[in-house]
Amino acid sequence: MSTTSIDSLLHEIRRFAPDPAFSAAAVAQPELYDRARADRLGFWAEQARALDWTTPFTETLDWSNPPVARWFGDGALNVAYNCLDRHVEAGNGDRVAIHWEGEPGDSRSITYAELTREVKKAANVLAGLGVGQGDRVAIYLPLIPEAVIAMLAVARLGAIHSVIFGGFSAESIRARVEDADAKLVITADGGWRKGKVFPLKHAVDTALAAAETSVEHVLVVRRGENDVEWDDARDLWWHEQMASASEEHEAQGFEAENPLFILYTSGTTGKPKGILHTSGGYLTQAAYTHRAVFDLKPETDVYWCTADVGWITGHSYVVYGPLANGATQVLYEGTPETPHPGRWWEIIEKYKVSIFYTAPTAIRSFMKAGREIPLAHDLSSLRLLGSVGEPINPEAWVWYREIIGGGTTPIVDTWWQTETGAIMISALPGVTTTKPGSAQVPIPGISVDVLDEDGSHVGLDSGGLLVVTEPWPSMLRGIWGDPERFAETYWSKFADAPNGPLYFAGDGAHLDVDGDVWLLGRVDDVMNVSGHRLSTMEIESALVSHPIVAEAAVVGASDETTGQAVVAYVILRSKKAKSVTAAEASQMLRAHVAEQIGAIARPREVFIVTELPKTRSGKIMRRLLRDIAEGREIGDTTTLTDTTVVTVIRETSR
Ligand code: 6R9
Repeated sequence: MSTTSIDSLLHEIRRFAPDPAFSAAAVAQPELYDRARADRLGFWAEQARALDWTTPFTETLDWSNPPVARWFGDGALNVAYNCLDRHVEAGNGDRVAIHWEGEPGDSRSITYAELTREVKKAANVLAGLGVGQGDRVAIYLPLIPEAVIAMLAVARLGAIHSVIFGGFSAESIRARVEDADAKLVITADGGWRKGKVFPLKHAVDTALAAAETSVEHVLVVRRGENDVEWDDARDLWWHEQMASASEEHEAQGFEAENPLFILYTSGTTGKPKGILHTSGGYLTQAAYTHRAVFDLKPETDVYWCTADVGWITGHSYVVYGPLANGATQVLYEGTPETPHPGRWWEIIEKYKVSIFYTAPTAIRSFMKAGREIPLAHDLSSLRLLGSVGEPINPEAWVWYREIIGGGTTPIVDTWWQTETGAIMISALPGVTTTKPGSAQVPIPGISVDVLDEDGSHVGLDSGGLLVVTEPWPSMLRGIWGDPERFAETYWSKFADAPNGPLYFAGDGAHLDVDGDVWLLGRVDDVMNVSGHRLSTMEIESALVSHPIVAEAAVVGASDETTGQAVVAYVILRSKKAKSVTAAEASQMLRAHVAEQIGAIARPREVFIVTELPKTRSGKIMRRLLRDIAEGREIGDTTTLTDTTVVTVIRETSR
């Protein structure tokens, strides 16, 4: 975020006090903070006991060997049972779990009893294909009910899912399937997006042809009805397997620390990190935050989180949190503007959605399209709005509340990460007086701080680095296959704190005079484009993998709609690039990145330059390139080898 926007953010003075009627009926009451403060571990143990355990735990936390944490370590549970069977056994089998809306307009409502049956069948199918505890299953699906069913079936068997976002490329699938050594891939022929079917199985075929892996089978859901190639020895249709599967499946308990999933996320190097989450602690915090932060009343609310299950938000707040709580939710396959720009608002009206959770990038694009589009729909069912993925600018916050929330709904701005597994910093609706643009306070049970580089608390009205000071139940348990990188990335910066190492989140933050937290964006080489994390290194590697590229530097430049946008500066190899113009090269390279990583990584601009600004020690000065990309006066260039480079680049990128 640029300095000017930080300044305007921190001058935001509007305040929104909770409505007394909302407060009186709210799930979260102010005493929660006192209870958690008085006995933090006791508080979390109490939250964990809201789940069903096959073996009750006696130990809450073992932090004797940091950064390895064990939560509820001697307990056992089945995650899928907690999300399904127990609601049916409690007499809520007829409650709708998922109102699914396909992009072309088809829809399905699935009750908890039906979802439980489908997951039991799918678990039998997977077990029949040899999937058991600890095996990795890659899932590459559109946002259809089978995505949820597949994840829960894997969880039911104590196996580990690795969901790969359906927008990722064959190359990304290959890297993830190889890294996790997946045994099975679950995909679809295709899915619907922007009025068209996009192929999925084809990408899996390409990925597996190039991969050195142990994938034995590919299970294919029929959705797009597009043509697919078929390998008789390897490929199986989901519907055929499900047709003959038994509906009986008894859920077995697995230890609380049994791995539940791996989810890859961008870090500061080219190679995505496989973030590992386990069962008991993860489910505890996902379920607790989903209840308390969203004020969930499962009997009456209709909840909708617009995230894809390919991201952590989809894991924790589409699958595990809501289903553990027996919520009724909406799941929508497609894009917000298909077939018309009011599609989301039409869905809210149709299902009478009461709790809505989305990202600032979406809100900003709706602001741009105009208020008349949402205002043409009846949105009066909404009573709570949430935001996640990046800092929300105060103007977007206020627009969200006024136009979508009818000027009355509380807004929860929730800060968390793939690594934290669940919400960490957020207002509690009905309790907190909210400030547009600030995520504000750690939720009860969580302790954070803002430190300077030396590890000292920055004090009020100052900025620094955000840390989490105590272990939390849904914390990541590692990076798949790379314990050193885990320790180094998150726990080495403030390793010598008195009560064990502090978790370094990679975000800059400011504490205001009341001690509320304002998130200021990443402090590392990670960009945030439409709420999705991309690493500059990862895109640079993709660029230099193209034969015409000699060198590349990528920066995240601020963008009105997507928060940040990818801007690349590329030096071409003069021989190989002889016959292409700069404009052609730029087009080719944008397409190349999309093909290597996925469309979300496609640079907004690729500038062809002859040199890159470097320090005397040879480091590319990305800060300067960001200044140029954002049209700002350039800052300090004293460490630059050749100061004319900047002028030349500025001329070429005009
Ligand atoms: C859940 C999710 C994590 C990064 C995080 C931060 C940014 C997320 C935010 C926010 C300001 C919020 N971020 N929520 N920044 N306010 N409410 O997005 O996970 O994809 O891992 O991204 O997103 O920079 O470090 P993930």
